[in-house]
Amino acid sequence: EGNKMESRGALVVLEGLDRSGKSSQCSRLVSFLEGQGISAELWRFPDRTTNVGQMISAYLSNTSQLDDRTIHLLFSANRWEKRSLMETKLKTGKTLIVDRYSYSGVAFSSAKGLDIEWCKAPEIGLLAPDVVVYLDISPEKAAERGGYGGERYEKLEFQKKVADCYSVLHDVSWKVVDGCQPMEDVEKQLQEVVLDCVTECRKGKLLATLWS
Ligand code: FDM
Ligand code: MG
Repeated sequence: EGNKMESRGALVVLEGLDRSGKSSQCSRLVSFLEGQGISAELWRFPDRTTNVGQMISAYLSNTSQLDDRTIHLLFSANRWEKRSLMETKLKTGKTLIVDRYSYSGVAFSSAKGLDIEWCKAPEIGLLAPDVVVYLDISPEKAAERGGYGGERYEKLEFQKKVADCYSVLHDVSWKVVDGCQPMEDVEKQLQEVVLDCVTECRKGKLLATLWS
């Protein structure tokens, strides 16, 4: 029998440009939380393991071509197909550290010129993060970091547009962490933000939905 009063986990989202350090920081964060006795899991979007995720992956590696709105909706569908599992995990006390979420969805698609409200619409009703951390790095600095992997969006000119779109989406609730600091400093700041967030959720902060 599970304890019905068990507190929920936190939904933590890391956003940022390609090469901003999100993925390494996400895994470090999960290890840190587990070390603190906080049950946590690493998630990422796109989740390339599902059928939808495989279509996305083929698009990103340029082995398939898709219309801009079509791929936008696939990215969104990839979050919808994980929504109920996400909710179950959170309600059973798992903290989820998520590498990209709806903000990537909106920033990358609106960077192509799609209307921002149109981009947000399919995200409405997904679980809202308890905190969004933006790893801030200039597109130029990111590009200097050992180069991109060669996927569709990994080009300086496009990343500049994405940065502009992120700054439009950005609201006061976001925690902005300077991604150019030494890794250990970024790590420390993230730990603080996330521990505070986990505490709030344990105290009963309600799970909300997008777009809020
Ligand atoms: N991306 C990611 C989108 O365009 N929309 C989305 O909804 C998400 C989650 O996919 F360029 C883009 C961002 C990035 C690419 O992401 C693959 P990873 O983090 O490199 O796997
Ligand atoms: Mg990438």
